[in-house]
Amino acid sequence: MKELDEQLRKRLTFAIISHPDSGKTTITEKLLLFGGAIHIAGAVKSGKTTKASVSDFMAMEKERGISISTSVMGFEYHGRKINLLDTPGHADFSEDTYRGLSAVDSALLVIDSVKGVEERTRRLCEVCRMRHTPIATFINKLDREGKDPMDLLDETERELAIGVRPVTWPIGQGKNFKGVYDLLQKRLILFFPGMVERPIDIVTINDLTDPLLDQKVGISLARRLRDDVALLTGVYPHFDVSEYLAGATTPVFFGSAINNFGIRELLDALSSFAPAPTAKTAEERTVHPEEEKFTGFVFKIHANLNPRHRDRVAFLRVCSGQFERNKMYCHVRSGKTFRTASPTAFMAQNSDIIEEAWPGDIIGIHDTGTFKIGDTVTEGEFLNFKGIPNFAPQIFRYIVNTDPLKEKQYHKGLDQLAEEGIVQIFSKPHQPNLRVIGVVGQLQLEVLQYRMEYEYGSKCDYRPINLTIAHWITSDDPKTLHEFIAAHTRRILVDIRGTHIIMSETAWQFEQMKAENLGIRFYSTSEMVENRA
Ligand SMILES: Nc1nc2c(ncn2[C@@H]2O[C@H](COP(=O)(O)OP(=O)(O)OP(=O)(O)O)[C@@H](O)[C@H]2O)c(=O)[nH]1
Ligand SMILES: [Mg+2]
Repeated sequence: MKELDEQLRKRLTFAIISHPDSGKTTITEKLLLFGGAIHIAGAVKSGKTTKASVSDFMAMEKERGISISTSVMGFEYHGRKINLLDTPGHADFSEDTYRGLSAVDSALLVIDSVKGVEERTRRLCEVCRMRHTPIATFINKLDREGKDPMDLLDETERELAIGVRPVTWPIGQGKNFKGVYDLLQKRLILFFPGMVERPIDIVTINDLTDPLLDQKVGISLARRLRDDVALLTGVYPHFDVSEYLAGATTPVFFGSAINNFGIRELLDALSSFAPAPTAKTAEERTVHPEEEKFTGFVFKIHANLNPRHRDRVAFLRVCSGQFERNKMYCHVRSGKTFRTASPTAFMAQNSDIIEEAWPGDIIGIHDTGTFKIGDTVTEGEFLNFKGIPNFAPQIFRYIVNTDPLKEKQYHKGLDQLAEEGIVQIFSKPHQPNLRVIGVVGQLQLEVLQYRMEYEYGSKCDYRPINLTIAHWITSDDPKTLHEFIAAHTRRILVDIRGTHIIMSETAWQFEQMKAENLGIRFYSTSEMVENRA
């Protein structure tokens, strides 16, 4: 199918990832500006008077100025259809970030030039490496006095265990930040502080000895640039696209997102060499994007995406073939067919109905409860895409409804938000009204409370539970399992799929129990998922 090939080559689907606060949402805003998708980029971390950013649209994100949930946005630039995922940096929302990473073909890693490589950056880079996801790097906040750029390159290479290939190079920083030198195209891109609409001042300098350089940036910074470039060329081999696509090296760009500086060069570069949709692995086989039959998977569910409509949307990544509105597709887990009358494209919370979608695209399907995270959709083939991770929760709390008049809202909210995956929810056998919440990080508990109130009008609170370590249990012999459960009722929980979980107070207690019950198999969630992988 010729059209499929053409559409495929145009697609570019990537996620922006990093430690919290390094500027992902700010970059997203500026990228959207270039894509003509929005006219005024919202001020991130804005007070109540200014417009909030497009991708941080949830009320709590606006109030706190952090991203809690991955936003999806699409726009066109230089003939490419770009699908962009702005992920949250905070570790407590890492499940959401990892799900986002499973739906893209490359990543843009952001590093704060003042702070250097931080803990979350390291972890996220590892996840990309495991999946061979190509990474481009943007070193941000050059308008501030940060670390030495040579040291930043060293640190990135060492800490992230990836070869670095500088593509642009900063001239001065902080108050003396004059711009960047484009090492590939040999041009000088000059910075004018405080100007949102940057006047285009790009000077081509084929030979760094050109006195024009001294004129533009001053004698001492010009000398420094000449020295730096000589050193860089000696130390770092030329940027090679195939190495980047293999995930072995990362091209590095410098700039200042808030000043919209260095972003256009980044976008130009990404649209010229970032990968088109790549093959995705299912348990049964590898699926190539150019296959004619449609396949895709759900990597995210969001209830109440638009508070006015109270809708629940499943985010589906198209992996192969053409998706068409109103066509019958197979929901593999249930074996049922369904049709979508109003699939949407995304512009953060705004969405337009689309007629078709192609590999790399992310579409929204309005859902009344059919979809779960990780579900595969096909034209009939039995397939299960892999790679949606699941984490064993580390914090457990009893949850209680503090407003008895809102019992119905409480249960509805809890069920829907648990399906969305913002927390995991468990019940105790024989005590169906007692619910236990499991999370990876404390902030998830706050998000649940906030969204319960804001989206469902329900007030809830938490009570401590003296159990911390959870293991999913199975056995080849149903009787052994039954007896084990009966003997440990006080410490048994049941998840939404009906699988039993045993809780332990200490690692020692768990080891003891494991040794005494050889007929039982114990899993942490992530292990189970990895076993499937
Ligand atoms: N000085 C300076 N500040 C910046 C720059 N880019 C972003 N910021 C600021 O850094 C802060 C964090 O920016 P965000 O874009 O929200 O960061 P984020 O990476 O999306 O954060 P999370 O989503 O919470 O992980 C905000 O106060 C921005 O205004 C920059 O180039 N220079
Ligand atoms: Mg953000």
